[in-house]
Amino acid sequence: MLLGELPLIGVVGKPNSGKTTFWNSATGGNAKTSPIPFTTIEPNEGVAFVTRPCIEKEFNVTCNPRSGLCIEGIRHIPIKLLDVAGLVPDAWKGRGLGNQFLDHLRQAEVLLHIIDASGRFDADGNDLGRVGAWDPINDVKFLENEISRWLWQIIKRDWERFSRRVEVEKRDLVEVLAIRLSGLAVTEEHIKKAIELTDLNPEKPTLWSDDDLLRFAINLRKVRMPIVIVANKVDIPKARENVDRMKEAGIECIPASALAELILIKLTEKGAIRYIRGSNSFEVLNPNLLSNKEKKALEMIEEILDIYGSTGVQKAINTAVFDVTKMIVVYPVADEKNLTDKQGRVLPDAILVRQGTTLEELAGMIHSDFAKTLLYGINARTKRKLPKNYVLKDNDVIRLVVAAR
Ligand SMILES: Nc1nc2c(ncn2[C@@H]2O[C@H](COP(=O)(O)OP(=O)(O)O)[C@@H](O)[C@H]2O)c(=O)[nH]1
Ligand SMILES: [Mg+2]
Repeated sequence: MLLGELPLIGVVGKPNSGKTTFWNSATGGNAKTSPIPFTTIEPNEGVAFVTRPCIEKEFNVTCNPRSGLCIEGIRHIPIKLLDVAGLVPDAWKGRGLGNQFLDHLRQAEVLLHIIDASGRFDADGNDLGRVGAWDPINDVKFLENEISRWLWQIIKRDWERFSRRVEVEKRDLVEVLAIRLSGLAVTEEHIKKAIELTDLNPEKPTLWSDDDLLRFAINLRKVRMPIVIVANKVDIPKARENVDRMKEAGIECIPASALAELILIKLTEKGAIRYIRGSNSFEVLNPNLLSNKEKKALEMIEEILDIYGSTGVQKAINTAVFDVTKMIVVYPVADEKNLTDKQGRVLPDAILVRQGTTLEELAGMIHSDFAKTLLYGINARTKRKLPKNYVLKDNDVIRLVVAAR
């Protein structure tokens, strides 16, 4: 599959929260990090993975992935991770580096909001010189607001004329609004839900006030672009205190240390340690390859793994994709008996799709021609035929039967 077709997760937050460190740790990338705001101008785009148990055991086979990896029965399924420039208050109006960065998020399924839980940087990402100088709880609302206002601005553009035309021409608001917002990957389902939550009359869009539109945008943000809060830098004790405070205040967040994950990944690449993404432990393979500084860092990391069960980086990505966005995994194969592709690779691809995706839509995702030539599917578990409008289930293994041309 092409990179462009992988589900996209946006990494967002104010400058200096650790977005690029998080992105580097998750993608194995080498983007520049810095305590100076706006180091990242062009977004960094890279491949990261969600992890979940592979179905190879159920079928008593050993898989041979073409895309992603399988490590000790855990499938690593690729997604696209986008690290955008730091957002500051009023970015939606163009402040800081402004609006163009928000535009990079148009296709994101879900956002990871990286917060500096140690509270060392102010709202604009300026260094206050000591941890605890800023309350990270302030950052939570600010970012939600920026994203909602950005959506609001797009929606209200030309609303008067648009809504009048919808009423005069007696068109279905949900349908035409979905077309109007298709650049944001907004579907009719998203719009229906947001209208319901806002309690607005879809028959009379001309009566929606500016404030109604804002409330609608806030709800559309919730359904279309959910946010997972990552409380970063928990290697700093003050950050751990703040995480407890956030939880007491009812703010759901995932404690994380992007720095710890990055160190573990780098030392693994060097062959000094063995570490599997997302796990609660590592093993030193070659102490001679470790500097004293690195040994110290590993002690600090052990402490985090003890307290939180992982560095939080993989957990944040998995939570965003599986718990919040509720995507499912399907395994297309060319041969339903041996579970292989044409080259004989066993369970070659694990693909993430939105809940409710049909067989026909899956075919289109794999190859644009397939959607047109698809005849039916075969469920590899039951060997039964599946119609084109079959709604995919989690962990389905499916052969797509297409017409010969
Ligand atoms: N202690 C600690 N520092 C971190 C962590 N993540 C990032 N940093 C530091 O925070 C600063 C800003 O990081 P960067 O990734 O460039 O932030 P960005 O502006 O949000 O992309 C750098 O000095 C990083 O080393 C972390 O988990 N723990
Ligand atoms: Mg950055």
